[in-house]
Amino acid sequence: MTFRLPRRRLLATTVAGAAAFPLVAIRTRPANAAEFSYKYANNAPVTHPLAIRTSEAAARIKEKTGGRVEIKVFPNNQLGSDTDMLSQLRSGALEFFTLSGLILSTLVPVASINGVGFAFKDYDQVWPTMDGALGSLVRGEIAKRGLYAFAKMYDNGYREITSSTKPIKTPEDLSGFKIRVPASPLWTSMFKAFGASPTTINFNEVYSALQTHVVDGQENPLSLIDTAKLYEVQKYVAITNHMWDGFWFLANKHAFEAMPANLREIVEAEFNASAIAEREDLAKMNNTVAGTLKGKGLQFVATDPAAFRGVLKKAGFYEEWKGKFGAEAWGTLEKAVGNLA
Ligand code: X2X
Repeated sequence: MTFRLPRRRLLATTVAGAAAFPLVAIRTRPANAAEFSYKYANNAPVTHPLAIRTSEAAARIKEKTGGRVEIKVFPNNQLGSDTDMLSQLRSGALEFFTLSGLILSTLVPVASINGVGFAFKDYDQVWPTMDGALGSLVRGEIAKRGLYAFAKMYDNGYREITSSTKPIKTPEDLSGFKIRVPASPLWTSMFKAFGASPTTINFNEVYSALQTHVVDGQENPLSLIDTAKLYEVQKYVAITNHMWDGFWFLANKHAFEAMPANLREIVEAEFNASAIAEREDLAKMNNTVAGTLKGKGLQFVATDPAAFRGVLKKAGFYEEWKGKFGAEAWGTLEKAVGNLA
């Protein structure tokens, strides 16, 4: 960010104090430069609706603020892994970032609650819940950690399990299966409950981890399996819909609050509007992506999700996470989706 008076003042004082050096010029902004020059980063391939719609929002923001706010977009892990980008966001090196609630849970534990296995029946349950009481509860916790979450989440999707070695047809097929999971205690716990052997790997390294057989499988929505070209290094996809995952649009609170209210309003409104558009893009894409992936040679495997859910139940997964999330958060989730444990 260019908006850092204290540091500039410190520099000026030090230099002026050290010697009568005539270069103590105050750095001024060229007439056409933005007042707030910020960065937004994500982990999505450039062809994924998340990358496309957030870029559009940044362009609208520049226009609607008359050039006062310029947000440079860095898609596709250009600034590093999710874990790296979260650190950058917290330190202020990065001002905006979209992150899966499950990964955010390494900082804000309750943020992984939407990932509880088989919690949401369908999108008619997802959006009212995440735009409603449960989303508010999570946003409240995010705010306690120096971050600010915009009102509308972006969709990632229902997740399916891909593999290179064998089809995953039943929960028993997961026994000892070497699967990549994102960096999140909930993911590791869930795949351990399935009897698999999960390894934490950030998304920027997933393609090569699959290619070199560090792991034999991974799980992601079909939209990402397509846009990240994971079908090139995987043979099968099991349609499990084992969890719904979405991205919080996060701001570094300090950087966001450095903007006057009228600019903050434009920024949030535009990223929220793009979130709605992105949800619709994915809904449309979900009608065609299976066909696309089949055409590319990925073999689809139908499963009985109830059997997978039964294994989680028997392993004590729901009881464990009910305890971890606590009565208030768990109750809010169950109010929306029905009894889970
Ligand atoms: O890391 C993943 O698998 C991804 C891209 O789906 C998330 O952001 C959680």
